[in-house]
Order: sequence, then C-alpha cells, then structure tokens
Amino acid sequence: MIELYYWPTPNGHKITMFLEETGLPYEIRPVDIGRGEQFDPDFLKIAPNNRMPAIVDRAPVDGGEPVSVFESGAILLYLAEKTSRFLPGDLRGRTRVLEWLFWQMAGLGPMAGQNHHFAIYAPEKIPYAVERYVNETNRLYGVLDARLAGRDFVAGDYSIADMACYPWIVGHERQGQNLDDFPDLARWFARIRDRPATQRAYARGEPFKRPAVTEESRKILFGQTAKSVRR
Ligand SMILES: N[C@@H](CCC(=O)N[C@@H](CS)C(=O)NCC(=O)O)C(=O)O
Repeated sequence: MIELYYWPTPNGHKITMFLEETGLPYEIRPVDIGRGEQFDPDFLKIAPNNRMPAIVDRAPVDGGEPVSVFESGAILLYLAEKTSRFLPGDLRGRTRVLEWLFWQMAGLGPMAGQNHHFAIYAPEKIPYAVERYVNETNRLYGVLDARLAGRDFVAGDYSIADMACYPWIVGHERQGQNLDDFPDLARWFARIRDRPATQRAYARGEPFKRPAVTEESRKILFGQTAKSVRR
C-alpha cells in the first residue's frame, strides 16, 4: 500500500496518473496546502521542503522499513523502479526518459508555476514578470512541440516523462498559451487526456477541489520564509 500525500495540483496529478496506470494500491492523505497542512511537523518529517506530493511505501521491494519519498520526479522514478513500468530498462531508453523527466522538473514546472504566480495570483501585475514567464513558457512549449514531431510520446513508449509534463500543459490557457500554435503537442495532449487512467487520476482530485487562492491561503502560500519551516 502506498500512502500518497496529495492535493489536486499539477504536481499531485503526476502521481495519481502513475498510480492509476499501474493499479498499485494507494490511499490518499490530503494535504490542504491552502490551510497550511504542508507545515504539519509529521508531514515535514517526510517532506522537508513543505511541498506535496510525497509518498510512504509501506511494502518496499527490499522488504525493509517503510520508505518515504518527496519531490514528484523522485517519486515517479521510485515507483517506476518499484513496478518496472513506464521507464525502459535499457541504457539508451532510460536515459532519454530521464532527461525529459529532469527537463520537466527543472524547466516546464517551475517556469509555468512562476507564470501562474505573476499572471494570476500576484496582487500587483508586473508586466516585465508576466511577459518573462509567459515567453519562457512559450519557449518550453516550442521545445516540447518540436520533440513530439513524429513521436507519439516524449521518449519512446508512454513513460514517467509524459506523466510529469502533461499536468503542466492542462493549464495552457491560464499560462497564456494557445495549443493551436503547437500541433504535435496538441495531439500528444489529447492522446494522454483520453487515457482512462488519466481520467481516473483527475477524478480522484475532484472531492478536494477548493477555490484556487483565497485571502487566507494567499498569506500561507505566498508569505513563506525560512521561519515557516524552522522547528
Ligand atoms: N518540485 C516539487 C514542487 C512541489 C510543489 O510545488 N507543490 C506545491 C503544489 S503544486 C505545494 O505543495 N505547495 C505548497 C506551498 O507552496 O507551501 C515537486 O515536483 O514535487
């Protein structure tokens, strides 16, 4: 049984997408990030960066003590290795998947996240910041579109690299992007959206949906300093 510390955001959806594809048994432990549950001392023990998702695997393959993992890329990799699914075993195939997984973790996710922040949530609209992140998101969409020319998936068969990227493309409209400008990306997007496991993964998030950012959650989410995690 996998315990999944989760909230229905792009990084959370990555993990339910994997779990629904594989059928690994899991239980959701909601972490309401708008209410500050990411600062719960017990959660910080497994996720010291006060961000979800995180998992605890109570039946690791080595038969030892439970294993906890934070960071969505590390979780996807851990689960792929545990199940031998969605990550090729050969040197070349594995390397391609990992480079696109890391590309998402270091580029698409953080840049699209800053895009959301400055374009939607920032109380003051700073044109330079909005333009910077909308343009950078646009560049990254272009990179992905080019990669997908003549390919069904980012790196060989459907893999953890696709699962990492997809949830960050779901918000294309709020990121100021038009999928019509990226035809290969648009086809890939529809291909993954229509997978039954993707539909089930997003449905798992529905009961937890709340208004995106309220006055209360704004203070919790956007006012963090080192003091927020000091114990
Ligand atoms: N690099 C991390 C990022 C995770 C992340 O940013 N999670 C957000 C929601 S998408 C979160 O938990 N935010 C809580 C907060 O900002 O305090 C990962 O991929 O797991």
